[in-house]
Amino acid sequence: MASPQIILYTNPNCPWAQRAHIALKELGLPYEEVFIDVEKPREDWHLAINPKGQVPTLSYDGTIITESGIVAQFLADAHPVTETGTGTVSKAGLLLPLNSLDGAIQRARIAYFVDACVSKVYPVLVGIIMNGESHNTSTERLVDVIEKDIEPLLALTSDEGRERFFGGSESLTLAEVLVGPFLLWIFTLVKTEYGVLSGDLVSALQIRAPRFESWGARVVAHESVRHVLDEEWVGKSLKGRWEGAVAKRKSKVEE
Ligand SMILES: N[C@@H](CCC(=O)N[C@@H](CS)C(=O)NCC(=O)O)C(=O)O
Repeated sequence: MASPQIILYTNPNCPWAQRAHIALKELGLPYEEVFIDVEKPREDWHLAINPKGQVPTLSYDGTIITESGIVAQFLADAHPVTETGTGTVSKAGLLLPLNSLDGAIQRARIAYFVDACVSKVYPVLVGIIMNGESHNTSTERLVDVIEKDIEPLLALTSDEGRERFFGGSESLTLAEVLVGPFLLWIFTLVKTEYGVLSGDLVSALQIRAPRFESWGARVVAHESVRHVLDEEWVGKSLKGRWEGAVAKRKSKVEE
């Protein structure tokens, strides 16, 4: 297959857009990047390809695909793992072969996992930042939700001492592509220079959600995920929002 012409309309600091960047890097697909300033009104040409005016928007040989989860799934579907006659994987891919029952089960598990992360953990994380929650409260809330809703789903990420990705995969799956940007938030915000989340979060996770902690650390260290992180931008901008909310809470209490 000739290399497709791929254009990604993006803002690299947007976690949803980062999903597309991670998928493209992991699949080894070259692409052109068009920067969209989401703080400014969208231009007509952008609204014509994506009426929501959002990033990411993907143009794949001229076909427009929007919504980050759909963009990443599309890229994985369009570039599946292919096996050689000897059963070895011949090129990068994010899913098991499309037509196998194992592949279908793996995709269902990934979809369930990503939904749990986005519907249970993400709102807690955003709430902590937007409401300026204290370290004690935020550690408790995050560890509670991760221990209850995510940890049980990561049973196969470590296998006889071998460290794996979702479902026991040796390489990144769509689960890591779709959740990676939010893991980068967590593992950046615990750093002392940002301090939005308590440094104790990591040790609490090691005790109550050890699979999540070691899997998350492995994911954020992976080149395909890590390359999207402008740590200073993410750390400083989320810290600024959190500190603003902390100050607002304090002034309300003092009133
Ligand atoms: N559900 C969308 C969310 C994308 C999104 O919210 N992108 C933000 C930037 S992080 C955006 O484009 N905001 C501009 C706007 O909504 O006008 C997806 O997953 O692609």
